[in-house]
Amino acid sequence: MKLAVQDNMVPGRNLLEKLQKMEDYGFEGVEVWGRDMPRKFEELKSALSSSRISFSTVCGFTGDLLGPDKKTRLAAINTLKEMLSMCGELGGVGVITVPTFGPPKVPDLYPWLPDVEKIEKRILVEELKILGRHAENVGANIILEPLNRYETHFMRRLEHAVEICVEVGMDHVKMMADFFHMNIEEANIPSSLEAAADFLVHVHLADSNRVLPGYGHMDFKEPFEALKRIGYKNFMALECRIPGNPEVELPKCVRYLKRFM
Ligand code: LER
Ligand code: MN
Repeated sequence: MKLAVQDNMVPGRNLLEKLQKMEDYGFEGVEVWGRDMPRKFEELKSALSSSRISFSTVCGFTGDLLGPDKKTRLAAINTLKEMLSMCGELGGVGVITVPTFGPPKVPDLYPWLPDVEKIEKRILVEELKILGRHAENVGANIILEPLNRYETHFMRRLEHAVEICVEVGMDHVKMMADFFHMNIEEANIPSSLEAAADFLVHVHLADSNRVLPGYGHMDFKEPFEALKRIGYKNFMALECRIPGNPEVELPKCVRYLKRFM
């Protein structure tokens, strides 16, 4: 397992400076928000070429795959394809996607199918088949991210993402685990991680209060033991608030996490 961090958490006047700081603090990878990718792509490519930091992942906010109409859903598919191409070119693991935020937007077709989540799941599986082919062509994964009940009604536990990955059955359709959301939704975090082993390609790290690991009541020891048991080798990216000076707090957090790695 390797540590990564989102670029906007790290100080620096440009991406090259940020990557240099990441390396100094002990990180090995960088994650960038999807909405920043088009603007940052060229600078990122050039900065990565002269750095030991690798590109990890593109994070979320890439449209609504379960939006109310074809136009919205096609826009999300096309944005994700663009992100996958950029990610592939940078040698990254993949593009994280939250299928939808908030309540359902597709209509409930009761009484034909009373459960709107069944309709959403069917739509998503078909979309992921399209995205999975593109992902394979560009050599990056499409990565499903389960959130928590306060952010979405759909896919809130790792087992839900596993079900979708199994149903799609494509090599480049994978999933991730975010410690903040798992802390709210999972009954047993180590067991959930182990059960998702076949599809797990990324992790987001935060403490229980979404502050840097070490500032809440999250247990990192047992989940990290589970990750070791399943042979998890990919990135774990920090996605959280920094309480104070990043120059001090980020290297301190790396030292804290390395104790469990
Ligand atoms: C949102 O809470 C989150 O965890 C992000 O990673 C969304 O992609
Ligand atoms: Mn996350």
